[in-house]
Amino acid sequence: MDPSSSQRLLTGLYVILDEQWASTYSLLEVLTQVGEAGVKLVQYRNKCGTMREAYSHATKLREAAGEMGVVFIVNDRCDLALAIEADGVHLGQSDLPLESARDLLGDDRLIGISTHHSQEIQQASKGSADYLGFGPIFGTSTKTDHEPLVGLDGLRRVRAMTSLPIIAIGGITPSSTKEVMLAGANGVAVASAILNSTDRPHTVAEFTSAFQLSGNL
Ligand code: 3NM
Repeated sequence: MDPSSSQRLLTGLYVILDEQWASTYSLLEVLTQVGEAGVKLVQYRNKCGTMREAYSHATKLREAAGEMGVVFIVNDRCDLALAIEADGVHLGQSDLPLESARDLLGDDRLIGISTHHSQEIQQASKGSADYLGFGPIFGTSTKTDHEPLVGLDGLRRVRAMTSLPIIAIGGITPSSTKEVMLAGANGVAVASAILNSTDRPHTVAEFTSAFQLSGNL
C-alpha cells in the first residue's frame, strides 16, 4: 500500500477483535457496530483456538469487514491472512521475519510489527513494514505475557527514531487518547475499551473527539 494511503488509514482508531472475548460478545456484532460508527481498521487476534476455528471465524468477519469497507488485518499468521484474503498481517517479534512475510504477502498488503523498546523500533524500521505497534503504554489485562510498560515517556523517546506510523497499544481509553497522540502516536489500537463498552458507537465517538482534540483527523 502506498505510504500516503496507509498513513491516512493508520491515523485514528484500530480495533482489535480478540477471540478471547468471543464467548462473552459476538465479534461480528462488535465489528458491525464499530464499522458503522466509522472505524476503518480492525485486527483479528486469536491466541486460543485451533487454526481451523480461527479460519472459520476469521472468514465470516473478513467478509463482513469487506462489505463495510473496513480494512481487515490478521494477527501473527501470514498463512491465515493469505487464506482469507485479508488486507494485511500484524507480526509479533516471534512470528515470521518481516521480509519473509513481505515476500508472501506482496507489496499491496499492510504489514505491522509489534515493538516494545528502542532496539526493536530501530530493527523494524529498517525493513518494509507499513507501521509499528508500540506498547504496552499503560497496564493491560488483555495480553497477560506483555513486556514492561513503556508509558508516555517511552513513546516520546522512540518517536524520533522512526518515520513509520506508530500505533500505540496497551490500556488505552478515550480519556488517555489525546495525551497518547500528543506523545507521538499516529493512532491507537484498543481491545478492552471497545469490547467491554456498553455503548460502542458512543465510545468510538469519544475516541474520534480525542483524535480531533489532539489535532489529528
Ligand atoms: N499487545 P487493551 S498490549 C494485544 O504491548 C496487545 O504489544 C500489546 O489490549 C503490546 O486495549 C496488548 O485491552 C493489549 O489493553 C491491548
